[in-house]
Order: sequence, then C-alpha cells, then structure tokens
Amino acid sequence: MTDLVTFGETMLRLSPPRGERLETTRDLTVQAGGAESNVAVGAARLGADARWLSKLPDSPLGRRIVTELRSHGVSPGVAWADADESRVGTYYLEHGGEPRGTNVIYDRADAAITTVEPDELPTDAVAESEWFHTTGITPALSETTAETTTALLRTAGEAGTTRSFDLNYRAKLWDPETARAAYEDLFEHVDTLFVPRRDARAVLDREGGAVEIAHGLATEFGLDTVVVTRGLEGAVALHEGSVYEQDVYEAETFDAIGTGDAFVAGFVAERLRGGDLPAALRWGSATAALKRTTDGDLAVTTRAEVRNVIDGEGGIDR
Ligand code: KDG
Repeated sequence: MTDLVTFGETMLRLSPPRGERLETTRDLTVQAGGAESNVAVGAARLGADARWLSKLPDSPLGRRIVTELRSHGVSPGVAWADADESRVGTYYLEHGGEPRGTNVIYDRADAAITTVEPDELPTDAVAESEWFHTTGITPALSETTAETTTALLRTAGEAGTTRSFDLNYRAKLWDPETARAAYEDLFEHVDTLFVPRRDARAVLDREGGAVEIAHGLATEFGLDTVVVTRGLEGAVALHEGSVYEQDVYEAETFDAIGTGDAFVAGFVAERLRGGDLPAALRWGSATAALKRTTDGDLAVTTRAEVRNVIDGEGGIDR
C-alpha cells in the first residue's frame, strides 16, 4: 500500500541568480516546482512511499520534471499528452531582497494538466493509499482540473484514505470570491485542512484568531483537523476538539518558496509513521525551517536533519 498520493501541476521554475533581474539576466536555473509534488518529494525524503499524479507532455520538458521528482524517490503516475498538442507550465521566479519583494510570473495557461480526466490517471493508487493530498491551486487551473480534484477526493473518501487539502490561495490564478466558493464545495471531502491565517481572513472571510478560525471551519465543514499557519508566529492545530500550538524553528532564509509544502510534507510523513498531532506539528515546522535554508521549491532534507532541528542541534557535522 502506498503511503501518500498527491495530485497537481508541476512546472519548470526558471530563476535568475540572486541579485539579477529577469529583464537582464543571461542565466536561468531550471528546477521542478509545484505545490503537490513538493509535498510528495518532502515526504518521500522523510521515508514515505510517495506517488504524485499529474499530466505532462511527452516531451523533453515533461520528462525533465519526472526525472527530477523520481531522483528524490517519488513514484510518478503521469498521464502523458501528445507533445505537439500540449505544453508544460512554467514559472519565473525573481528573488527579492529588502526593499524589493520576490516576484513570481506564471506562464502556465493551457498546460497539459488543464485537460486531465480521472480515467487518464492511476486512480487505484488513490484508493489504495493511506493518505491523499492536493491543494487549492489545482482547482484554479481549469474546470476540468476542478472536477478531477473533486473526483479524486471522492475516490479517496470512499476508500477510507485520509484526505488533506492545503488552501494555497494564489491571487494570480483567481479572485477570492470564486476561490472561496470552490474551496467550500471541496471541504466536505477533506479530513485535514491546512490554511494560512491570512488567507482564512482574506479569502474565506473568517474573523478572529487562529483557534477561533479553526473551530469555525471544523464545525461548519466537519473537518477532523484544521492546521492554521501564522508565519513567524507558528501554527495552531485543532484536532478532534483539542488545540495544539507549535512555534517556528529559527532558520536563515535562503529561499522561502515551498516552505508551506515542506510543513505539510513533514506533518504528513510523521502522521503516516504513527506520530501524534504534536509530533506531526514538530516535524512539519522543522522540515519547513530546513527548506528555507536551501535553493528551489523542494525540501531536500533527511530524517536525521529534521531530528536535529527538533532536538536543537546544528552546527558543523564532522
Ligand atoms: O508552494 C510553492 C508553490 O507556490 C510553487 O511550487 C509553485 O505550485 C506552484 C504554484 O502554483 O504557485
């Protein structure tokens, strides 16, 4: 039985060296990036047997993504599209630095995944896995991906697979009202919801602190677990009526992209190993801290490193 299956778009991330502008750079680093495959990689690196489902063109670019994810231990379940009739989504990332923010430019309209139907994917893998994860980016891509997201969540629910959903609101993909309506339709198919407090307020129209937000969402949508992330203030989780708090572990930030996915990866990996909620929050927070120290969307880390962060050990290993 697979531990974890994720579903969503993976793009090629193209980024100039730090301090260079997209407008003028001659060099772009190419890396795979996509919230759901970021989670699969993070969890696989922490010992989970992880699969990721998606759709890509059968081209060097599509295969480039699969090769990178496979190199971290993820098993791809990809629907291959005709290379002449489909495309890989890309995103450009220009790193910021005070006082200039980081800039993301998507070039992903009509990517292969926007036409993905459940019968093109190995949906048995969802039913046979312990945990299924997807995010609010996927239903934003097209009506078809929104329908496929619902169908896969249903398949997971019918099979007794635990379902998690990270809100991952992306303002460049849709407006808050449309997103909110889509999210609220999906919540009935979700067991564990990850939501940044900022998005709970701005997109889901929730008021109050993290605990109040978690209680409101859990009650209204029958969610088992709601994890509200609060940036540097840490996370609060409501699980079966009990509240747990987790601080962030300090990190020197090299690249913040993928931090939330790393949190989910650490959390899910620890739950899959039988860890309780406080342990899962520690693993999530420590994996997120480690991610921030490295370049790229992926949390390329190890169980030993996560344990060291939790135990407060660092420094030079020699
Ligand atoms: O969470 C990190 C993601 O934002 C990044 O991997 C790109 O999937 C991505 C997206 O849609 O923004």
